[in-house]
Amino acid sequence: MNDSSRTASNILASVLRTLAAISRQVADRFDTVVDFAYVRVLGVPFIVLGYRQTGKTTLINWLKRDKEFLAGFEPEPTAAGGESVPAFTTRLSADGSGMKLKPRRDVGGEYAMWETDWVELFQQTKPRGILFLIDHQNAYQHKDALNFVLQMLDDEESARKHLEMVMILVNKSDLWADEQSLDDLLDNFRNETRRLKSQAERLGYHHEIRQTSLVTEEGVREAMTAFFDAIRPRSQGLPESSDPPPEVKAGANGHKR
Ligand SMILES: Nc1nc2c(ncn2[C@@H]2O[C@H](COP(=O)(O)OP(=O)(O)O)[C@@H](O)[C@H]2O)c(=O)[nH]1
Ligand SMILES: [Mg+2]
Repeated sequence: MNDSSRTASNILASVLRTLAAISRQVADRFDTVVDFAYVRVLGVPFIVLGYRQTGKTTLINWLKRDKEFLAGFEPEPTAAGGESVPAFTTRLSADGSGMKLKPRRDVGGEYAMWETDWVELFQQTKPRGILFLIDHQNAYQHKDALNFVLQMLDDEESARKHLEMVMILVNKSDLWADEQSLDDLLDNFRNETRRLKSQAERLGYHHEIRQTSLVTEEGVREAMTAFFDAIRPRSQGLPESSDPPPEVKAGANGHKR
């Protein structure tokens, strides 16, 4: 390379560096504006799915009531067609500031609802995140339901385009955690979790599996804060910890932000 071409390539490299820095800044500001729009105005769209009696209605009520969650909350089984849920504001952001959430509907979990209510909710919401609940009973039905959701994600390209995270909550830990570990319980779901992992890599979303109890509230706040931080357009960043909590199965690292 002679001197003049070296100078030219140096100039070009510095122009490219400057352009890259500018576009990073623009992208950063854009994220901030979009984040504000979702978190303060529109509500962050997400959906709650899972087989019947896993705790979907209880979870939505926990989110709505946040701190003043009622002990002894006894939900009626959710009626066919589900129930509309208006957007509401919580303090579940990583920095404790107000965060508006939009789950749209509380749907039922019976087989008959999957093809109708679940798909419709997914298409209408174009969620940034999916919370999928299972518990220690009815393993067969949970597998079916999870496979249904994964197939729906494959099939519904336009509905999944904003999806950032699928979080599986293995709920009711107050009833099973004394007898078995989360890993033992998940042993039953090996094929499904493998499918989830490979789909997440292929479609570019994060996935996590956590254990929760909506009765003792163990694990719930941590899971929800991590979930909503991951699906908002601009993460507020959770406090760094060198030891990930034991319930974090996957996706805690390698977060793209
Ligand atoms: N022991 C226990 N029961 C729970 C928990 N979460 C929900 N439940 C109960 O499970 C039943 C079904 O809950 P619900 O929210 O209606 O489930 P959905 O059908 O998925 O909406 C209710 O009796 C809840 O009180 C939990 O973490 N532990
Ligand atoms: Mg319900």
